[in-house]
Amino acid sequence: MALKCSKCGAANPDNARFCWNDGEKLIIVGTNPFRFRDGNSAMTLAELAKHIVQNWSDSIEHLYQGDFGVWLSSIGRGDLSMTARQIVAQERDQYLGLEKFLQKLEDDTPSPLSKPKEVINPIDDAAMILILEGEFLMGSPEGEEYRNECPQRIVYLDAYHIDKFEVTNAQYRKFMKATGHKAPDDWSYTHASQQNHPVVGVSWYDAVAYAQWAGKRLPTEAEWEKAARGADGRKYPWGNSPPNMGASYRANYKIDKYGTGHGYSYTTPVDNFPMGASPYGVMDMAGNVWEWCADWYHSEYYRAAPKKNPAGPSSGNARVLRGGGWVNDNTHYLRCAFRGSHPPSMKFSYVGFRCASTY
Ligand SMILES: [Ca+2]
Repeated sequence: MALKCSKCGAANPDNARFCWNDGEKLIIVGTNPFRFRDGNSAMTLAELAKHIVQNWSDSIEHLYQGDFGVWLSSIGRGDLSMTARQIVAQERDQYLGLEKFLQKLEDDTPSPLSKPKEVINPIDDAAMILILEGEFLMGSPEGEEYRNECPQRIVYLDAYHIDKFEVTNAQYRKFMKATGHKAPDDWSYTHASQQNHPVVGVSWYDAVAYAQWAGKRLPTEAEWEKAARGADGRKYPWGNSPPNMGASYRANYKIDKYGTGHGYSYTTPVDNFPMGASPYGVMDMAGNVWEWCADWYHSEYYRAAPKKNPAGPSSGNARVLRGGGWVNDNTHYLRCAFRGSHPPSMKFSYVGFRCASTY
């Protein structure tokens, strides 16, 4: 651990709080949790607290218990002492709770090989998988991925059913026939013949209309993510390994945007990637088409979202899209936690949907 004066730049012994050269307060760099960025400012107490908790040890605890307050006083910010202690305590509780949570995951997470509990929706004949009530790890840890996926947190969801597959052209055709709903963009001359491919060129409103016809609804963003990754916060539906091994793929995505023969260049049948199944046996949660979710999108939503059955902001300009699609050449988008969005009226050749229903 090194200490450096912010004014004169002199290096100082570890135990000093003020520069021996000119009396300035010291910037502490390295692994010490008491880290200044400038002068008197004790920056980001939450970050400081998290660091303490994640590097928990007797010595760190000693600092927390006693020296923390003294240290804050020494920089003229004794007023922050109680606030800081509260933040540290909250962070510690959350961290210890997370550890406990992770320890019991083996019992709670179904094996990919176990037979999922399926039902068939009588209107659109879709196989639907039951996701039991319970907690799961949603989002990504701070600093690891995109900010809009943070903070990672434990979320509880009531039980629900979710379509095993993306809604297909055949199912959408049945919906159009029953309701007179207008056809998706490019329907007549692209993939109307590809019955078992996901429907594309549908707006969020089209997706909602379909779901209502079938007696279902769109999944919430949280429901979508739990169905995709199970309880343990894995990166992809199948785990943390990449979507392909050599020429063997677990998802439809475009790894080569220049079309030199690798990856896929359009939609694939919805049952094309059995090895890409989620822990619950839900298919194509990574790739093939992006999927509309029920929620309004907001980049900061996770920071204020309820821990139980979050359903998105009350208003917004765009709806959530999840899962990545055939159009993407970056596997970032295939991650279960990645959050996309589009205005709800827009239609794209890489966007489709699947439905859910309350259990
Ligand atoms: Ca998909």
